[in-house]
Amino acid sequence: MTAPDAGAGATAVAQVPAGSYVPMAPTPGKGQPIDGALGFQDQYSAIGEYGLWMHDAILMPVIALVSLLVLFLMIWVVARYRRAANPVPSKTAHNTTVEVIWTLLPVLILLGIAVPSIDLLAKQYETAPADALTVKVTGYQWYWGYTYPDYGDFEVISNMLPEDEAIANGEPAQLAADKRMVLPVGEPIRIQTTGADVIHSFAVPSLWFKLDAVPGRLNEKMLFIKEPGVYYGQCMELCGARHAYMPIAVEALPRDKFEQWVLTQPGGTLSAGEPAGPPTAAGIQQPESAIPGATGTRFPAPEGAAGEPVPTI
Ligand SMILES: [Cu+2]
Repeated sequence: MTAPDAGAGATAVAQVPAGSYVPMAPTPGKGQPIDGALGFQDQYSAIGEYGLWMHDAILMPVIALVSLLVLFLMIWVVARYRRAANPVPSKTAHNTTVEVIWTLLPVLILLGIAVPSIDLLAKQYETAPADALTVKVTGYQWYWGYTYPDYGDFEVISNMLPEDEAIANGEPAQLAADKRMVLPVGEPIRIQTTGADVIHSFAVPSLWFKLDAVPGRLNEKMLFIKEPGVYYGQCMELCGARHAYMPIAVEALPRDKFEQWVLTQPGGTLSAGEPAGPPTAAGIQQPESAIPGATGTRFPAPEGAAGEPVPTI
């Protein structure tokens, strides 16, 4: 009776070998800022490519042409109509043709910008399909929690990796995390954000993704990652003393590798139909967190910040 029944414990879960996850090495220059670079990071989502096109092909040329036109007109007026060159100034007060042109031209330019702009805006509000994977992101002072309600409701607590460890790993300093947010590629993902204490903002520039994490609210936005890789981001809402030290590291993997990673997580399961239990309410967060895995003391608080009350909104 004491021997475990090997047959009863075997489920479909056992088909995928558990514990086979090895963190992916980041590709230099992909999903992270580049020293001395100008402009946006390369984009790895369709909406990001669209947004980047809007910036590079529409906005920048229009801004450059309008600026050059105005500069040319100013230089021309200063040179041509200075007192020495134009001793008897014209007393013209109205010119219907010129007035029609300088009214219509800006209207047409604005309409030309508005059409792709509104389309881009609308596409960024598209919601994920009902069966999409859901990942809930919770911003804490000062680290992130990633909950996977579809796969056992486990939460990954993600802290910044100390600089020397990040560099030793070949990762960008102050962007690397001890635990990554692992996601599948090539499928829509429903990202939900909330804040446990103050407002944070979950943002990954190379995925064209930014969504505020507000206490008491659940924000939602669709994410679609086109190819595997490691994509870095940061909290983008000033959230307190260590706001700069809560980086985001997203690791995008093919579906089968993502599922293998799920099985390496405590509480992670692929079996469907298992009630995940009531949704976990985001707890009131203290500065030195009691959440397992949180390393509140790894990065000492700045001078004078220790013992200060948690800012509330
Ligand atoms: Cu924050």
